[in-house]
Amino acid sequence: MRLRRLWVRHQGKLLALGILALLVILASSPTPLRDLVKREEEGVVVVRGERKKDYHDHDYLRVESRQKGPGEMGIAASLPASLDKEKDDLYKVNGFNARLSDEIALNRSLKDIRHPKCKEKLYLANLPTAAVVVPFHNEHWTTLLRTAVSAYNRSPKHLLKEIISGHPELTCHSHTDFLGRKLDEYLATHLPIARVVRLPERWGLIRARLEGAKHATADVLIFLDSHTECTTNWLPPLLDPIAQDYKTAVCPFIDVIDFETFEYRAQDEGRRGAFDWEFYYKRLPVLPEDEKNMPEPFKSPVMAGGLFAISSKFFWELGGYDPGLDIWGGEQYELSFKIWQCHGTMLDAPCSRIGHIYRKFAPFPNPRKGNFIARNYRRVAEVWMDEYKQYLYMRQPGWLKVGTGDLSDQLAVRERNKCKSFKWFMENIAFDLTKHYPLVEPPDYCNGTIQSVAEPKLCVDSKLKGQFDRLDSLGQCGQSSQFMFQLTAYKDLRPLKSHNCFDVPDLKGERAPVLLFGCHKGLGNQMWKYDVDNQMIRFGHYGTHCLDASVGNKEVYVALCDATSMTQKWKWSYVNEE
Ligand code: UD2
Ligand code: MN
Repeated sequence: MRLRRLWVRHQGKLLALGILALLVILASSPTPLRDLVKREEEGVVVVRGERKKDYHDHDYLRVESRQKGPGEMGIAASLPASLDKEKDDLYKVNGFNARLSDEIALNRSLKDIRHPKCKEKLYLANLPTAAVVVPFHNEHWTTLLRTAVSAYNRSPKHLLKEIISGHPELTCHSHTDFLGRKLDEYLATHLPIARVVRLPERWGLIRARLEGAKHATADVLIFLDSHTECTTNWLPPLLDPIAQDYKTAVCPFIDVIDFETFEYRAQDEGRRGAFDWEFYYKRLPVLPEDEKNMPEPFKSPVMAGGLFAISSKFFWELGGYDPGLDIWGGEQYELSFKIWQCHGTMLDAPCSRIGHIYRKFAPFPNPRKGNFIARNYRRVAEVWMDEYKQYLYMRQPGWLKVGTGDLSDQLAVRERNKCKSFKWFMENIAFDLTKHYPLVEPPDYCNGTIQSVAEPKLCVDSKLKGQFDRLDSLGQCGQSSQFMFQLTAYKDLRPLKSHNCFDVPDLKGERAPVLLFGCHKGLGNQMWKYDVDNQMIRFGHYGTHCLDASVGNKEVYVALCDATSMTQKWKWSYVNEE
């Protein structure tokens, strides 16, 4: 199958009007069994009594390595300035550079950034069949197709078909009839294992995934977001642990596809999933024994949400997702808690890597359904978290005002499966979570306004600043939230209650910019200290650089510390003297 860049001219029309649909990619006509049996036996070796094989498609890898064009090998690409208008229009509705996506081949090549040992790894010769389920809402045409195409091209289809008796499937949902029809046409021609299942309206990603899962006939369900790219040999590492124990769910490493350049890069080389007590997704370090064992799969308390594999049998024993979870959010916790508490295991598989476009901003309007995220979180907390739910409500008392709706079906799932307590989960699986995210927050070093001592005594101002923005301005001091900051017990500096921290990625130059970046509590670029005696806000491990300002043009930056400089002196409204 040869796949190319498509429909560049028409992509503007592809954005949502309303109707949702779901796409299921089904098996193309089966290859005669005879041929496949022979092929399978050729590659099989017996390792400690187990039949294993190398699933790499070396022919395809060779073809890929010869491809030329923008974005090939996952290298950063860009658009000419003449396309600025089109770029902006598509950015607004997607939250990423969708116009650039249209310039990049659907089957672009990616560099192999897996742990070197992944190249040699063999997996069970008998793997279960897989269905890929991709919910989507207003997804951009080429990013959606690249998800399906990369999953398909980099799967061992012939062997998979031979091992399976069912059909591998791919599922998505779409937004307009127009796209739906075009998608059908496209898939029928280029990707005949794909099928679309349409929903009558926006059901939200959780119920869309559930619906896709109901249509799947394969042994294993693999859920993907609609703007992902599967890399070399991504599938066998997800299936192998499930073949060994059907109560195992497996997550790939999630890499980053840059929202601006489509560069493909690692997020990291592995972390265990977790959450803080406001239900922000967080990451914990890999345990030393797992680190030594890389790239073998290791246990992880919580999945990121979008990308994972689970046997259909176990998924439905757990009641699937709670269908009462609306639109977006919380389902990753629900399923993770259920998997662990109801006698399953969750693993991260380092040899399976899938890229995901983390959007620059969320482009979806809130579908007038009240605070659905709080409702989702409460449903999860009330059913699964026992006495630990109080630590969420302590920080978000407002959630208690949001009704949960009927929970009896979910409580019945817990009862039926004789699931363990949340305390068991916290003590045995997420045992180091409270070390990083304590149940009760330790007090800040400083908080309130950060006022410059230099005339005219302006305050650091975070108005309109969000993730990735430069924190660069001073304003007339006031009591509104834009002037409130905290220097936390984690030694990071952030707008009050924000999850973005003052980050100095590059100290070069006289005036190093301060950016707002997701807080990682890992010190480094986000480490700050208030030097009370000198009234200086010192940056970094050595504290050689300090927060500084040019009062004239109200600019804030970091410069070499100079205890005589008035523009480096700051007053916090509250300093914890202990
Ligand atoms: C993250 C997860 C996502 C999900 C979500 C929390 C990753 C990489 N992504 O999402 O899978 O767990 O957090 O719920 O871990 N969608 C619909 N209908 C809707 C809204 C969204 O089908 O009403 C689709 C959307 O097209 C996408 C997926 O659901 O395929 C996730 O949405 P997102 O990509 O906007 O959110 P993201 O990546 O922050
Ligand atoms: Mn996503």
